[in-house]
Amino acid sequence: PFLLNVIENQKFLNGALDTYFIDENPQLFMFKTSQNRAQKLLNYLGQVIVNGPATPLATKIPPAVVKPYIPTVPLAIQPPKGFKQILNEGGPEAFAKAVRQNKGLLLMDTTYRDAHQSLLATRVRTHDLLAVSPYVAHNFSNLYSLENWGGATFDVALRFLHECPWERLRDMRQLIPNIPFQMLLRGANAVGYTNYPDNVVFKFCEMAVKNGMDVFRVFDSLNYLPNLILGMDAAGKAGGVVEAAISYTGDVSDPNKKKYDLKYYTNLADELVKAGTHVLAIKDMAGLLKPQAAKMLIGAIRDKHPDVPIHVHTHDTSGAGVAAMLACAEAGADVVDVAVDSMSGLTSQPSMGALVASLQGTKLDTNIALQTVSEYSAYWEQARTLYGPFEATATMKSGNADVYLNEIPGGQYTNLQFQAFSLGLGSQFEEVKKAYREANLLLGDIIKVTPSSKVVGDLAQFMVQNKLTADEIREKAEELSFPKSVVEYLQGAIGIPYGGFPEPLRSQVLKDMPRIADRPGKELAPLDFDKLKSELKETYPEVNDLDVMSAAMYPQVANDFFRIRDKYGPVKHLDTKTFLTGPTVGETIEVKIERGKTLDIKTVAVSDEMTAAGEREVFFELNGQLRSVFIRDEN
Ligand code: 3PY
Ligand code: ZN
Repeated sequence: PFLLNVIENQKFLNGALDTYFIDENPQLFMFKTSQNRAQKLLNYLGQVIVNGPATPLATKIPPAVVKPYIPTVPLAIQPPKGFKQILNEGGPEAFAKAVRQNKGLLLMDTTYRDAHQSLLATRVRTHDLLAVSPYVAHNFSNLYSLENWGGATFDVALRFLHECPWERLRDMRQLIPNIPFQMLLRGANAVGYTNYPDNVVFKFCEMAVKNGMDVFRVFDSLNYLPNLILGMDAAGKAGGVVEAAISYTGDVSDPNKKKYDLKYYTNLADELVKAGTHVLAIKDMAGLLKPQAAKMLIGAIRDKHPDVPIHVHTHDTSGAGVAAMLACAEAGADVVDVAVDSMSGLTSQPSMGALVASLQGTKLDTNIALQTVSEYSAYWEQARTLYGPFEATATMKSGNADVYLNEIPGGQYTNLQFQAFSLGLGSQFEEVKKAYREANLLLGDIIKVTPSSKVVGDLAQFMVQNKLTADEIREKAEELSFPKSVVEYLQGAIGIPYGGFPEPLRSQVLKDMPRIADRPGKELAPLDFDKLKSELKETYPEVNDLDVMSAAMYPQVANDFFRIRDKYGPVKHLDTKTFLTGPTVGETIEVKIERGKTLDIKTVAVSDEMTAAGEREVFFELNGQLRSVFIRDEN
């Protein structure tokens, strides 16, 4: 009845063991009773059947009834070696060198992170990521990396998908042993929205590497060097590849845009190279890097730093993404970011297939076969329909070059549009975008990316809701009650913006409130992990160190997750339609809870009558045996 988990562990299978292997992988010897898990899953299914979705659905589009076709791979054969092996064998410096020496253009695939963060509200589940992972390992071994963690994925996994993000990382690593994994680290904000004590950021990176992470794209939402360096140190000390990122705004090809000119960016690049970054990233989170600007920016950095690999990130909001990435490649970038075709475009990354095809037969050929991309894309084309409830395209029908005017980052662009449309106020989006531009200028024209983009977005919405113009904000600054994020930003809670804080606005808003004059995390006392662990254990005796880190990042969200996990078990194993909207009466679903252990669950009936306690009985057949659960009717 019990299966030893070691037989699923890639490292174990490959014989690549060190003496700490067993100490570091206690789960290998955890024998879970499947009885208990099955009962919990029945409770989850009963809950969704009686009370509706257990996670909020954003659109009226239902999940499609489809089983995405998974392209097959020869499972008996190991996937080809990739950059992950170079990294394992030679470390980050050897990896960076190999990247720089590579002849063609390298790609990072964002399908597992930024693409769905931008198009599907970050809701893609481990289940659907793992299904196509063997195909990725076997067919995309020459990717620079697969971006599959960090950014909003950590929060959303816990909060909305009721999954452990650490388990997701470990599961992906088992299936993809050859492609480096990449994450987005929000510098001193790690994978959250606020500054954490330094020891939290360091420990977070250490645990990320131990559980399978390789490349850390470290950014700071104000390009504030002390925050950036903290994140770089944390990733580097953990043994990760440090990819320090310059967040890009404005337009270096426009002589009228003076604040963020070429000099600003090349100076910052110098600082990051000096601080020891292995790879330099340009993070164009809003998709503002036009082809001409790309040529100037990448060209200038390439000239100054001939040995440092350059990696460029963009969003296709305007529709110029492919053109811009081609310009970057020609100007000397080593790696650019793309998403597989069916998960690309709009506020996501430019299309992998389009880029691969555009470079075929040139000196920058990616050496990826278009047919392979198409098969991968076909999987996502179907899998995406499971996420109808979160589709950006419910409201977004095309790209929009107005992003050059409002400079809204991809993910936020989708969110703001969605919020405006779901209020039934399509025209409000136009107002919000104009206000966003004004709010940015009011705040001194800042870099806008998580979390500084939230500050600008909150101010913009405040202006629209209260019908305030920029002039009125300036005039009434002393009396207005500004959003919390704006006040904290002006206090220095997320760092210090280039060019300083806007005056007299800052003094008028803050009056005699305290100000932080330095790196915000420096002032925070270290977190006592042992104490946190013992506190958590009082309520959830089974918490492990990974859970403790989740709680350090998101105290309330993690606690809710532990409670739900206790009650409903490993819901990550359910197929996506079932997870979101539950099974229908008469339907049989298959739930693979571990290798060789599948549950067949048929939903038989729901009682019409309620018990005295207000509960309904839901009947199932679990592997042929009748079972029932009592669920309180909350309707
Ligand atoms: C994030 O921080 O999640 C981002 O994607 C920023 O671009
Ligand atoms: Zn992005």
